[in-house]
Amino acid sequence: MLEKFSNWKDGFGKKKDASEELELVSIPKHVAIIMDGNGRWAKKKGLPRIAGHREGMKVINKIVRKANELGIETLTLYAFSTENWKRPKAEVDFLMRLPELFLGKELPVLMEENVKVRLMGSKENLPPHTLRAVETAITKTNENTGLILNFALNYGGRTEIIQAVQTMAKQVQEGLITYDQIDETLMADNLMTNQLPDPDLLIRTSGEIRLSNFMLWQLAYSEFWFTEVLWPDFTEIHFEEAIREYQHRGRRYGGV
Ligand code: V0D
Repeated sequence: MLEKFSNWKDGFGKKKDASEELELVSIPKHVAIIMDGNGRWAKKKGLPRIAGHREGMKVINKIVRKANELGIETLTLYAFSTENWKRPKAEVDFLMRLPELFLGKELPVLMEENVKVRLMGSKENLPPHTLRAVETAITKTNENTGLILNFALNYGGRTEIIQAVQTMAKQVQEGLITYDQIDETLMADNLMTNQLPDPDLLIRTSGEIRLSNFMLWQLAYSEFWFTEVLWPDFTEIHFEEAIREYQHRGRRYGGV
């Protein structure tokens, strides 16, 4: 008889425990994450920054697995911004080894999990070894039909918008389109996210409440969820907490 009460809810009929199951309706289709706080995590432990980056990398496969399990269609991860080149060379060099390190271990797992890898950002300036690793993963996972794992690498939102505008301006100049054909749809088609829906939910870790040039166009209508938790400490439980909050916001403000 006791089991009957094991799913007991509080007086308002809302589930209170963060570990309880999510509703499988209104799962966000596209979740984007700014994986911030790796350097701070390392500093707190008296470790070099690169130790934080390595630890942060280990979190990714857990979140990918959970996202896939929940039926999220696209997961975009901000791995390296165009501003990150300003960091010390040794740190940049280490970061540029992480795609190889990650894929060397995780690519077979991603294949097994039917995950499709994509890249968003400028391929210019990327070391050949980095680009080679990512492009191999894109090719090998190209026929997979599960979660789209979209890495934002050497990505900046303003640069992305400028490039789209330049492409369209050139098309006007060449007479391929007229200026008044430039609308939201054509703009979206010229962004690096073409064929991907806009993110429904943005997560940023480590207590920073800013966009930092991430997906400026695409995040226009997204829900934002911020946490003080540093990325290396981020778990599936935090991820589910963000999604639960997203689902409840939709219930309060959604529709009419
Ligand atoms: C460091 C925390 C995976 C954020 C995660 C080059 C900063 C670990 C990748 C990765 C980084 C990228 C592309 C790909 C496969 C894996 C990665 C960078 C940094 C910057 F196809 N983690 N990761 N890339 N960090």
